[in-house]
Amino acid sequence: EPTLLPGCTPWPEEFAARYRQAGYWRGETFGQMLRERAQRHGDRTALVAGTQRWSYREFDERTDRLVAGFHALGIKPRDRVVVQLPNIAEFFEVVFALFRLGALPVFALPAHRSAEINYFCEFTEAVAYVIPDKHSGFDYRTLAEKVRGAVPSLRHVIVVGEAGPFTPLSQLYASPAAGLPGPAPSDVAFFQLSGGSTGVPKLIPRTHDDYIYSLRGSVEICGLDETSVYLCALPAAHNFPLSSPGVLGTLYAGGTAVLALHPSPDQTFPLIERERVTLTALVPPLAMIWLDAAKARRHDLSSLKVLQVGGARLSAEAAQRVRPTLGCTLQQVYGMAEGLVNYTRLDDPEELIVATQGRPISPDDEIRIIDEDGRDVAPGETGQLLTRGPYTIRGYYNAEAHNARAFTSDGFYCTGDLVRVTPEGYMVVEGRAKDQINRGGDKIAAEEVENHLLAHPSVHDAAVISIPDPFLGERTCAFVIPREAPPTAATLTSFLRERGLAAYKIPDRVEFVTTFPQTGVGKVSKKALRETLTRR
Ligand code: J2J
Repeated sequence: EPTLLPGCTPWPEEFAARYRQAGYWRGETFGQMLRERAQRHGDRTALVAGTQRWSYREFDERTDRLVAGFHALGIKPRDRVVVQLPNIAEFFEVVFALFRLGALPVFALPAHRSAEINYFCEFTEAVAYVIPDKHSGFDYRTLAEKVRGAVPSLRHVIVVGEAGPFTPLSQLYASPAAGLPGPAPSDVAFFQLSGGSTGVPKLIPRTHDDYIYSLRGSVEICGLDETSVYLCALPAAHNFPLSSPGVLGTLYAGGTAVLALHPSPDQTFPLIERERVTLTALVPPLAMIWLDAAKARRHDLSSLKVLQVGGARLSAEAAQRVRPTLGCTLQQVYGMAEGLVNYTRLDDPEELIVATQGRPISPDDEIRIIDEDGRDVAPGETGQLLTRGPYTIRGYYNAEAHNARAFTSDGFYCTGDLVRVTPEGYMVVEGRAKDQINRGGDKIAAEEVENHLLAHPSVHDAAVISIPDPFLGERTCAFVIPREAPPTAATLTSFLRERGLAAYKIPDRVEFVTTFPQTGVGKVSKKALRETLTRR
């Protein structure tokens, strides 16, 4: 058995043996998966993005040429490569080339800026960083200049488009190299990012074996086959549109993945009509925008069979509107980049689809719901969800101290979600025990934003909380205790932007106070702060 990447926590031997025996882990890698699909579905369309349409064969060949190019640059198996690309076809040839080589993509989001990217590059000692030239009015090369200056390990910046001082991706296609060994199925394939609740984001190592199992399970539950057309409207790097079943699940099934650069109805509805899209995934605020836009009936959306909604709690009212408005089935998806994914099933009764967040993929997903003292709650009661299973990690990357808190000694991941399980075994997400804000599916760790605020000379103390919002579900509010010279709210938010914090983490509202309410043990009471706001 080859060793796992150092810094990662393996499944105990008896679990790994059981997951193999049960047929979950089949010893397949992403590189082989694409090759096999190219052999089986060569002429079928794998990817559609902008003006590009790649068949499986073309996709596979391009990937091979990029493997050779990355190899020629000196990128080696297990080297980390931060990939920050929007929904363009190159995203997938870059990551499949890295998979095939055994180098490890770190999936950054297009919204990340220098605070996040510097950290990912430094923490993973990345050797390369892959960006577009421009996207959504932002020039990623200026970001790359900053990062390259700050991170000594970074040897290459690879640009899709006009490269400026960096390496253009277009120059890396080379003749396929023979004799490169490729990774082991049990090894880490890439890093996902955790939504997190700590000062810095945590990295989630996912193996070929475990992730491909989650794809296979998702494909079966969502009824995907080679006739399926999946629209990727959310950022492709996110675990939901990547794997639930997402673009990777669609490729697993031999279907067609269509990438949209932006999720707005004016961009996606024409694509749905033209490509006869059958399945797509949205976060709740987007689902509401789509439902409103669909009423105009300017586009033929009749090919759509399933609308998945997840990433944050969908209101029952919005859930009820999906079938009458779009004429398709709603599928609620409650997942996490750490592993566990729950789905309502396509043939479930409407009550379950509208009112629950589904049940796990695998019969071997173990679920515990515990109270504040760590005891299992009575059936149907709400408590924190703990989980363990064949595609849920046993530890974050290089995070020993945090792992001791985020995982139980017997390997359950503590999700920080407050959940209740219905008599049918379906999850209902009732709230959160972690210090995080879920801003319409974008996760914000309060402590991370607080630390950035504390770096301002006029800030004595800071506490970031969620406030209810009818559209996003939650927004952020920063409570700040100023020093003698109090700053303005605008000074603080532009300070955070200058520090390179992603826009979705910038507080929507800033309130100045002189003290924070305390809990019994002398910690800031965020509950009391939230009540202050409702009183104001
Ligand atoms: C309430 N909260 C939800 C839901 C996630 C599929 C779908 C989503 C994610 C994801 C994912 C929720 N209702 N339907 O990775 O593969 C909140 C929970 C959870 C956290 C995980 C996937 N769906 N959540 O959102 O890693 O709090 O993954 O713990 O970004 O989102 O966030 P993330």
